[in-house]
Amino acid sequence: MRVLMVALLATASTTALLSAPAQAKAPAVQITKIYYNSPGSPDNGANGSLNGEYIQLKNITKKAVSLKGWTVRDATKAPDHIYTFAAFTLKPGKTVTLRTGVGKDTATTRYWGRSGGGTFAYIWNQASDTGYLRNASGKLVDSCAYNSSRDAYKVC
Ligand SMILES: [Ca+2]
Ligand SMILES: [Ca+2]
Repeated sequence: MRVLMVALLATASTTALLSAPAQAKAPAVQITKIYYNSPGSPDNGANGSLNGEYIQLKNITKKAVSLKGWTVRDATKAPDHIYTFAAFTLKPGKTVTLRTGVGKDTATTRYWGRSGGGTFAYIWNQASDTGYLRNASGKLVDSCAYNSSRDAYKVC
């Protein structure tokens, strides 16, 4: 019995050692916040309200990262719920805010460009949803899930 316990413990610690590097390597660009309950009620789908919800991505490294071809999406399996970055560079330590509605892209704010669907134009559900960030190869870089209608936003 004692031999078996030792063997089990050894296996457990080997597994921990092997999986440690993957856990330690934080993604270069992270989802830092999802503001999912736009200010005001009810949420009427107007452009100002759509732009009141957003997701933020931060480059936590000391190197610029090109987000060209990177995608952001929610848990909905709908093609129009995928945002794809055009040519865009996120500078070291900087954050980009991706707002749901229509607007003029800047160095710090991008716009999904959604409109016209009333409440269906929103991306981020009021109570629970998940944001996914993938690189240009389609590899999952980061995700952030929330499950609370008490708060208006989630700090990831
Ligand atoms: Ca609201
Ligand atoms: Ca959603």
